[in-house]
Amino acid sequence: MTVQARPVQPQFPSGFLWGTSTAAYQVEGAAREDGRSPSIWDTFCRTPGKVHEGHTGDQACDHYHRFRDDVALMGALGLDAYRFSVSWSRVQPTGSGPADQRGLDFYRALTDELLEHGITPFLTLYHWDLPQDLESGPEGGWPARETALRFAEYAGLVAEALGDRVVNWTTLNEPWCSAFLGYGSGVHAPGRTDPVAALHAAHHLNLAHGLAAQALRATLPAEAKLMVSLNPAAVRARSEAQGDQDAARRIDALATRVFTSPMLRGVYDEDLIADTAHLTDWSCVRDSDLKDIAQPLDALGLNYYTPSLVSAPDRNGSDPVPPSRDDGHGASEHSPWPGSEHVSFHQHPGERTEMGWSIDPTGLTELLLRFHREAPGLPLYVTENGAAYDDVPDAGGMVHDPQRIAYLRRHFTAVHEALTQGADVRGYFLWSLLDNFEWAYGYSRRFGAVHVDFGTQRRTPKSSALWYARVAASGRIPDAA
Ligand code: PNW
Repeated sequence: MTVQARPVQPQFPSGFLWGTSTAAYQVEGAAREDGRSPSIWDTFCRTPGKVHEGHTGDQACDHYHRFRDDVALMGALGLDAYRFSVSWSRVQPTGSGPADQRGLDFYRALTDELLEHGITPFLTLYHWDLPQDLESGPEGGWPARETALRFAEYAGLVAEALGDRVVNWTTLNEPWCSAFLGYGSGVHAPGRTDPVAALHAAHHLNLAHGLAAQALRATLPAEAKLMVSLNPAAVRARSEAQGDQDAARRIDALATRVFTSPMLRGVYDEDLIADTAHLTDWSCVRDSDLKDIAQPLDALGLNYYTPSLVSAPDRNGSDPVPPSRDDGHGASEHSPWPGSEHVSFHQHPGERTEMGWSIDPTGLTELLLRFHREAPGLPLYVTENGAAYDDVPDAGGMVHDPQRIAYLRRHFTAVHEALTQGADVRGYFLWSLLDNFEWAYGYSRRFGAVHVDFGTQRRTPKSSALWYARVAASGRIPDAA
């Protein structure tokens, strides 16, 4: 008889931060209170056919009024950090001019509450809710240069108000979604479908990031940490064939390098310029822009859910898994890939979450190691990762979500693997603390570790939340659920 040694559970470094993540429009509600003006998402939700069953963020999780309870819940779970975003529409309702004190007071109260519970605030300045006034008009929104300048001013206002209590600052969340889902495929606000506008939006988001980073440095104490959260694609080509490899290269350029090359190295890649040359000559990029964009950062945030499997356009229909109009980014007649609309997206075989996103944690390890290689010395955070499942309370009021625990366990193991291979990963933020407004899917997709009954606003920690609390307490991945 042989006695098998129990495998040693991966141990995360001491000081590794375990947190959760939310975004203003997805959780706050109180859409018309204390001077908040409409953002592009308020408008989009009221545009027929854009958001599942016409859902809006008007009430959402009512976090604006319940934040003290929500912070207490995080404290009870023993979480180290909380990543939230500031609503530009609360702080500077028209997108220019002086700040509204009431908006700033809310975020001051929220951060104070976090600090009192020993929870480190990670503040994101922009998680997609552009003030509507900045979008309105023919030249508006992110395709316009002016929006980047406005953003830097807004960043300065928030830094002045919260710089004494927030150390960790993120400029943008997933500029890919803002540019290409907002202005390309139109499945996100403001719902425009213009490939040229989408490319110009990407540049002005890069510029906004760089100018805001400068405004933050000018205002914040020296110990402040600046970062950006990207959603790079873990792209896999369907085969070694040249056409499939080229498809992967194109998607990598448009999903990831369009942001990382200017932000980290101060360049736009030649293949990206060539792939899009029939759409734009990139004359929106002025001489000093790349220098302005490539600001020194203190960390990089990576949001990861699922990889992408791509190929050259399928002509013979021989693919066992046919490409679909929905490439995993929402169904639209318009592509979010300007100049590379012909690339086919395929379903990975195997298990998927309620979003239809395949589960493959190897993409997370791969991307962490890639950033580690491409941005040597820059600390990394997983600023979002998680899964949507159809969680329903049982007769006793408990919510059991073993599938989410399985998803998280595999992704924590993937993060640990990247650490083992040398990546400097400092923390992990689960998306999300609460079930919330899942953009175009409204309230029909639940990502929370905590269940929310949107009728009563009752919060119920799911079994995954209790399991996550054990991870946070021990820095280890528990054996059993
Ligand atoms: C991210 N895509 O959104 C956001 O940062 C969160 O606000 C959101 O709730 C979460 O992930 C879950 O969806 C994404 O189509 C939305 O590739 C769409 C895509 C990626 C991320």
